[in-house]
Amino acid sequence: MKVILARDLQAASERVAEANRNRFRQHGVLAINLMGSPGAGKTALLEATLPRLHPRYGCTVVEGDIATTRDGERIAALGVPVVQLNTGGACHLDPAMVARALEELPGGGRLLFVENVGNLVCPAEVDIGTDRTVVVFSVTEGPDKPEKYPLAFSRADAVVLSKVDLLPHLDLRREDFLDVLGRCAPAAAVFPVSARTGEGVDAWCAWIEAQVTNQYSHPPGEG
Ligand SMILES: Nc1nc2c(ncn2[C@@H]2O[C@H](COP(=O)(O)OP(=O)(O)OP(=O)(O)O)[C@@H](O)[C@H]2O)c(=O)[nH]1
Ligand SMILES: [Mg+2]
Repeated sequence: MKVILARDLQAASERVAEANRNRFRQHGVLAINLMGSPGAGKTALLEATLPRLHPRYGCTVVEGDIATTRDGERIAALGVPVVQLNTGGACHLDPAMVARALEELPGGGRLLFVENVGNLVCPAEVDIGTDRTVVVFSVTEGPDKPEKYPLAFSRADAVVLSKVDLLPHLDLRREDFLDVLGRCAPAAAVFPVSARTGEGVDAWCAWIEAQVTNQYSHPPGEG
């Protein structure tokens, strides 16, 4: 009887993630994994970000959803190359799905955004080979969430505190969020952003540009 161990499958997944990472290195691409709860504002953030960065860097997008091409259509409407992945039920992307999507995207771009399936738990557990992890966390979710869902926040390179235009309508202060993020995402850069008003989008885009510079200002292999 053939026995297949989960740890061997896990090792295989890690090898594919590493291959994705090597591919990004070879092509001079910085890849960002965007994760967050359903409806946190991931696609809206991309809609605010891509018009600024696509002309300068050449962006591509992988959209991950359980079903529908709605988010892919929103990105395509911006004129940015996009592949829509439908997991059919799986609550996160895996590195093989991302590798398959990369085959469909044109080369030459410097920035790849992967919008993971809306979920604050499972995507944080799976390395898909991206260079940076960003959590989009909306003020309507409440400031207790980083403590209740710690993994995503503890591993984030940046947290976008989204929908800050809604704060005046909530019984919550911006400081309530910043305090908890300071504890739960101590290594993360935090960007209060409103995709609706444009507040904070400059600082967020400047951080992305700094990541590209940082990644590729070193000789290959040392970056
Ligand atoms: N007021 C306000 N609403 C926003 C903002 N960003 C997103 N929204 C709204 O929040 C809802 C969800 O936004 P999406 O961008 O689709 O969220 P998402 O995280 O991509 O959702 P999934 O891909 O389904 O997980 C939409 O109705 C947006 O219009 C914002 O900055 N301010
Ligand atoms: Mg979306």
